[in-house]
Amino acid sequence: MAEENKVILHGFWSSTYVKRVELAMKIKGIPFEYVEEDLTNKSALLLKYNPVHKKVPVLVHNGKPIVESLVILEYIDETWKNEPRLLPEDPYERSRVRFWAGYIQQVLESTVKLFISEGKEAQHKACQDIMEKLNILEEGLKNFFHPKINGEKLDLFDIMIVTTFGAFRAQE
Ligand SMILES: N[C@@H](CCC(=O)N[C@@H](CS)C(=O)NCC(=O)O)C(=O)O
Repeated sequence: MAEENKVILHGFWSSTYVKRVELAMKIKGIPFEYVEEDLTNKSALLLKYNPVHKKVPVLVHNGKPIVESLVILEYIDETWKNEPRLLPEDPYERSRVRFWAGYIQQVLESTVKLFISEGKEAQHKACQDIMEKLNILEEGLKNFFHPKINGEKLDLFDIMIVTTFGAFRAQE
């Protein structure tokens, strides 16, 4: 691979956030090297690349780190402009995708809270929070989501849905 297009993804095998980036790279057909991180013993490189959050995913493009999965997805689409585009051209449509992608991120964060909550009361509260958010999401998407017709291309919104909710069955 030419040096000017060296792409490395620092990840963790079960991370939904990392899966988003992996999927986007595959959909776009971008070759990349994958580095599995040990999150109980973070590498010096991970700490150097993401000193603020110290989390994966980190995408390193020609030595420059990009962090936060949603930021990375937008970076990918803006850097590799080949089809399929992950975000719509139209600014209003883009804003809607960004809004709902951010909301899905919040649902996921609520799920993480449920996993780490202790005691029946806290768990019940966390479950209620998730259910409320899922209902809002479902309602909101009625006006937004258009089912794909035969092989229509995948976009950022699909990536968010698939990687966030694909594992819900197993998590249950
Ligand atoms: N907001 C971040 C969340 C990333 C995240 O939470 N990554 C987890 C793995 S699933 C992590 O690196 N955890 C390590 C830690 O919290 O120390 C994103 O969207 O990329």
